[in-house]
Amino acid sequence: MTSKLKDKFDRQGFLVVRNVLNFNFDLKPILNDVEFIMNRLVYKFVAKKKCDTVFKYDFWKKYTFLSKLNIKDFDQYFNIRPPKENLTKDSDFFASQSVWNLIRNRHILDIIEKLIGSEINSNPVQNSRIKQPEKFLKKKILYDGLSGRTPWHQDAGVLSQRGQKYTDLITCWIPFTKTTKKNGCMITVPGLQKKGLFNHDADSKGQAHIRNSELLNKLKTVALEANPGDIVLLGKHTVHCSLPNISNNFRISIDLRYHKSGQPSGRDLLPNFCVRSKDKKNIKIYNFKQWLSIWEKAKQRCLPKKYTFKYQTPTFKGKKRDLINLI
Ligand SMILES: O=C(O)CCC(=O)C(=O)O
Repeated sequence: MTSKLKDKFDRQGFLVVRNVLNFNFDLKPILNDVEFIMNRLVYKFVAKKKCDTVFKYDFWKKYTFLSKLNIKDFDQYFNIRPPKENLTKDSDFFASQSVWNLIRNRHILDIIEKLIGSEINSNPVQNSRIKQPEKFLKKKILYDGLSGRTPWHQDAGVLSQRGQKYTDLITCWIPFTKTTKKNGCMITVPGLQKKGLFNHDADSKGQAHIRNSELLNKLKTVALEANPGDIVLLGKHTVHCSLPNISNNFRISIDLRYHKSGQPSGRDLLPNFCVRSKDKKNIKIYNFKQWLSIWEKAKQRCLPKKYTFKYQTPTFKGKKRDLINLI
C-alpha cells in the first residue's frame, strides 16, 4: 500500500488524497482565526460609526469590504510567513495555534511519511492564499499568486541552489473551500517532473515562472480539483500553476511543505524543524510558543537585510535547461 502510493506519486508528480482532514476540527479553527484578524482590522481601519455594521457582515462580505480599503500589505495580515521583501519590524504575519496544529497534523504526516520516510522536517516555504473572484481584483495583483493567479512554476525553482540540489521537498496543498476549475484550482502536466528543474525567470514583481511557459498550455493538463478535507501533494519538480478564479466565490488554501530531516530547507534564513522522528529526541520544537518564537527570531535575523528570501532567477545560466529544449 505504502509503495503503491509512492509509485503513483513518482509516476504522476502529484497525488490528491481524499478525506485526510476533518473540516470542523482541523480547518475551521483557522478560518475562525482569520475572522478574528479581520475584526481587528475593522477596529483599526473602519470609521467608528460603521464598525458595528461591518462586524455583522459574513466572512466573505467582510473580507471583500476590507480588501477595498487600500490597507497597506493587506494580504500579509493573513499570510503564514513574513513578507519576502520590504521587511520592517512591524511586518505582520499570521501565526496562530491553529496553523501550528495543522503543520503538525498527524494525518498529514502519516501520508508524508509514506513519501519521504519517517524523519520529517517542516519546511519554511509556506503560504496562505485568499482568492476573491478575479473580477474584484486590481490589475496589479492579478498574477501575484496570493490573491490572483499563480504562474507556471516548479517549487524547486523558489529554493536556494543547495535546496534545488539536495532537498526532497513535498508540497502539501490544503483547500478550505471546494476548489474547482471555475474558482481557480491548480493544474499540472503529469510526468513532466521527470525532466528535472527547468529554467525560471522572474516577472517585474519578482514572481518566479518557467521560461516560455506558454508552451505548457499546449500539453495535456490535469486539474487538481479538491474539497475541504482533501490534500494535494506535489513534488519539487512538479510543474504547476493555478487558474483564474472566474466564479463568484472565494477560494482559500494553505500550502505547507516538508522535507527529509538533515537536508537544507532551501530558505536558509527561515526556521525548519523536525515534526516527526522515530527517535523523538530530534523533536526540539514541540509547542506553539516555541514555534512562534523561532519565527520571530528569524524575522529579527532578516531585518537588517530587509528580505526573508530571494529566488535565484534565471535559475540557470544558458539555455540548456529551458523548457523549449526539453519537451
Ligand atoms: O494555490 C495556488 O494558487 C498555487 C499554489 C502553489 O503554486 C504551490 O503551493 O506551490
